[in-house]
Amino acid sequence: MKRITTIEEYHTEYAKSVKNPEAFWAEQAADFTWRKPWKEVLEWNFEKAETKWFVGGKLNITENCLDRHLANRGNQTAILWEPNSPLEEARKISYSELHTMVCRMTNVLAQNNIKKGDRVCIYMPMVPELAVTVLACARIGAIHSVVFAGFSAKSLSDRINDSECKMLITADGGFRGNKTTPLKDIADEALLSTPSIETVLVHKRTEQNINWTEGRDKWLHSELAKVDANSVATEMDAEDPLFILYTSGSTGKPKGVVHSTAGYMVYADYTFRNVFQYKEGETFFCTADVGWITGHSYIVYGPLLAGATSLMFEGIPTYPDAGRFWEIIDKHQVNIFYTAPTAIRSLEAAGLDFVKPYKLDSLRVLGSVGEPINEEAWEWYNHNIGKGRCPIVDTWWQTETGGILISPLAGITKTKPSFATLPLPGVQPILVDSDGKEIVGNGVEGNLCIKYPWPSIIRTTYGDHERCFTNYFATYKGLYFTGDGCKRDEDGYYRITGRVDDVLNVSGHRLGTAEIENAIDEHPLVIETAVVGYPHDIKGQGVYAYIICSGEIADEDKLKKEINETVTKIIGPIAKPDKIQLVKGLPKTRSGKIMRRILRKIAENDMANLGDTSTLLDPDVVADIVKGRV
Ligand code: 7RM
Repeated sequence: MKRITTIEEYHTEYAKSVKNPEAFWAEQAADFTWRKPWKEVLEWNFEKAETKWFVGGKLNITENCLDRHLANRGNQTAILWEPNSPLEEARKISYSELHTMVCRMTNVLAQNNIKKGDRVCIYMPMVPELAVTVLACARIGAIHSVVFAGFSAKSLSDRINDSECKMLITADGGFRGNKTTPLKDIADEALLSTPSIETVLVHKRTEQNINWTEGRDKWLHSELAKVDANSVATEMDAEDPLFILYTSGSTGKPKGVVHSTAGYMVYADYTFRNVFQYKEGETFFCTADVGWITGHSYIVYGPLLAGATSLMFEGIPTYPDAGRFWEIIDKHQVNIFYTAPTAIRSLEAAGLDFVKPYKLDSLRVLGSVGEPINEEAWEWYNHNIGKGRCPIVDTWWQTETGGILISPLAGITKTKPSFATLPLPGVQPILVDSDGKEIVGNGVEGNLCIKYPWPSIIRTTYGDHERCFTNYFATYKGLYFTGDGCKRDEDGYYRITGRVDDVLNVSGHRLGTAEIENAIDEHPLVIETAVVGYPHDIKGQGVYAYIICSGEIADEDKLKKEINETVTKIIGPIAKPDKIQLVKGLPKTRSGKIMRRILRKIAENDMANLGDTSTLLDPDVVADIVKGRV
């Protein structure tokens, strides 16, 4: 498959993609294995939140990730797995071995009554079997819903119940740094309130003691031993759902973002090859977890569709020390490295002594994703990791977009620190003001929308299409609204400035303020709470919680500890407040709305810009809060 190789070619391809999107994407889709060709490239109506790509086409994405590669690269490593402990041996799984593993796993699913369209929840550590179960679901036509293994029992059961999953695939436990996570214990707690689950498959990883529910729980290795290695992939419609992935929004519970088969496939492959300028035989290392969209698109699907070697790392960047990423890069001769600004900042803080022992000379391209990358981190990454010779691709995208939308093409697009630069072919960004009026020209700032569908755009929010419409297509009529603010500079380059809604980005993890508030409210002493974000050196954003409690609090530290425990229990440790301030009142308008703008300014320590507080019900609370700032 061809990819763009010069900036001139980028501009012509971009122009083609805008002038005739259907012809453009039909060309990109042509080289895949299709069981039946599509009849219509695109049908869409943003006013109904409806998009269909490659209508009438039939395929199975795993035939494109696996079977298609067997003839040419059966013996090439597909998944290169690096364990949590550097003392344990790495695993190299070739395309032909991965094919066999996925086929067996597919047969296990079939034997356990999983059929096309069923939902399967996956709650696993970063082991190859996680990728294998994801692909096995896709092969049989079941809709996978991967839940990040750092989420709590409550988050897991909510997600299982929202999409009525029939099966849960988990592990006894997971290794992360010097800790083990008791995944099966957490799952057992979740399973107390998940009536739809019939079967639980358990992968053995840590060999810790676990409880067992006869009839429901089955060891994955015993199930795999019972089946053979032949499996014919289920024929799927282009628009059949491929997966659900829950993500936080500005209101209440996380929503199940649904992606469908063909459009997602074409776009994951196209963006992987073009953005990173992947060259045959290279090793690609994305440090995300498969529990997030970045892992779905750029550990599993994108690299495998392109026939690359995808490095999957079980552990964390700081174990056994802060040189682990760099050690892995040298050990496995990684060519393309893709990580998050928060990781870059924390490894920068650890100091250069952890970088110096490594050559890093296999690296050709560096990537960044998940949050805005500040100039300082960009320069550090460029200088100390890329040694000034590796282009950095700052890739902007979202769970809902399925793949990268705005990004440089490595080595082709001239980069600028902290700019995602230009839209990829097929992507038509527009900036609008708060009334939805387009902001034209350069040197401007506004809310980022996309005015035309790309193949991997969100199809629906599971079980509630209205919510998909309201969230993404109702704010500005006829446009997909990203929730991000954005600048377009004099060169037409895009710089994402961050969320303009009540969504926080903490260490690259998306969290809704309402979601955290609901969790804090569960503490028996809490009457009311308001959560905002504030700039944090390492995390990008930190969580600042203002809390009103009932009665006099004798031991504030104890209370704060309990609140952290409550949030950890309800959402997971990633959502724990960094700062908790007990307050007597919250700044509210006469209609009872909390004025978050003021709370954000106080959390940022920007007292000069508190703005107009005269419309508040009780202006005095502001002075009290400023005084008690933590
Ligand atoms: C891929 C992913 C999406 C939100 C998005 C932005 C922020 C992501 C960048 C970025 C600035 C970037 N999906 N974001 N990438 N901001 N520059 N390169 O992260 O659904 O979890 O989050 O993340 O605010 O809306 S996500």
